[in-house]
Amino acid sequence: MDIFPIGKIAYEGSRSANPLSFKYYNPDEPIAGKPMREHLKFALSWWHTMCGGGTDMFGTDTADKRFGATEPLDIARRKAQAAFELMEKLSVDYFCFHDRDIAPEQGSLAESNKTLDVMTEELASLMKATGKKCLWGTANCFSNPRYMHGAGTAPNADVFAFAAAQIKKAIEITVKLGGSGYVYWGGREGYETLLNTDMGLEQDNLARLLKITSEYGRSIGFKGDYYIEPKPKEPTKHQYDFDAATVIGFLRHYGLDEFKLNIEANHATLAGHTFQHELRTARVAGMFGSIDANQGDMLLGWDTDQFPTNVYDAVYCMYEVLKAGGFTNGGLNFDSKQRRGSYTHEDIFHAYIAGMDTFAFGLRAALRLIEDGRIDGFTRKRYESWSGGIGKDIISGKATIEDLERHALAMGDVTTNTSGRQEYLEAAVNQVLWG
Ligand code: XLS
Ligand code: CA
Ligand code: CA
Repeated sequence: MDIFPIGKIAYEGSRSANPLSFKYYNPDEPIAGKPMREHLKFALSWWHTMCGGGTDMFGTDTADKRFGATEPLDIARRKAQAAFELMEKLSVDYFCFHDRDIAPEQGSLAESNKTLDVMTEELASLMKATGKKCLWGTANCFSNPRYMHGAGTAPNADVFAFAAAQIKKAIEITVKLGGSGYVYWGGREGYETLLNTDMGLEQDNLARLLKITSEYGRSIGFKGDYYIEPKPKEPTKHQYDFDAATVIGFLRHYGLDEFKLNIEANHATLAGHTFQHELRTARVAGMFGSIDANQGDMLLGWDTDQFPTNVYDAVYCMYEVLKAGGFTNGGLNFDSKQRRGSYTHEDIFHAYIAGMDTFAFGLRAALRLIEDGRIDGFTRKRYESWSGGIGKDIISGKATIEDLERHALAMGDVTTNTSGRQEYLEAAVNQVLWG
């Protein structure tokens, strides 16, 4: 019997008045060479959708996510059934999970691992029955009090060892579930005050944790991508994986060359960047991997993880994805939750429909933007001085400092600057979107 008394959500087009329909997301519609669902690769986030009850600092859960069960393992099983029903009804092809989302933590690591094995079997059979896939797995190394000072960056080596063991198991089950990615988000890998912190040792240890666990993954046949997910703050004041540029520097410094980035929109804005800036930074470094789709609130300084409805952000995001050649192992994971007041099961459907339609619109509009050619053409032309003359000589390494001086002296001054035409370009984007 169905858990949700709502049928499969159909595509009805942008004029439909039915709130429980897709207006822009038509999963099997071919667009630019493949079905929309393959461009977008939507994923359900287990922690928010199956576990999040709307708790905040001032109040307990408003939403009941026990799905009619009472015992912890039965609740976990019901969550799994509910998750696959949701994916089926919403045409979401993937899911992402933390170890502790799919199976409750037990009194010891050995018991927790046993429960995880039970739930992994359960998920594997539901996957087989439905054809749904795992986009990525991860370990929750931040909720339990043992991680109060961090996991890989803890001052206590026992905590490091525990985290390594927990991640080892999380990678094993990700492999069992055929996950195409494994995410490291440095939950509490940061610090509150330098008065008690050995920053150098903590950063070295974080790299050690990444190395030892990722190499283990390869040794058991993990073929997917490893991702670091940057976030500047919250829960700790300073996080070592602040933003894309910081993480790229960290990975290069420690020779962790095979890692890519999982960019989250809300983390980008917390770092004082746009979502597109973070995506572009990852892309130009050749480290673009996957996306956590959500949005923050510009008036709040924390990680609100709202379902994404900002059309411009979605358009620029999909523009970056298309320019990166599309997703390979990555996808669009809705690391998003309904507002505390949107507490009913029906709200889950409205929230996913809103997010999926926003990105489907974004994909369609980004393709139009590329086809229109004004943005790309303008940018290309803006840099044309680099394809000939002194620009070409600088790039090829032929120009010496004396050549540059000779060139400058001969010019007297620069007379070749042209307008950046920002307002014209912004208007052109509007015309493509709404014209
Ligand atoms: C928290 C992070 C987290 C990661 C996975 O802010 O977004 O949910 O995506 O651990
Ligand atoms: Ca995230
Ligand atoms: Ca977040």
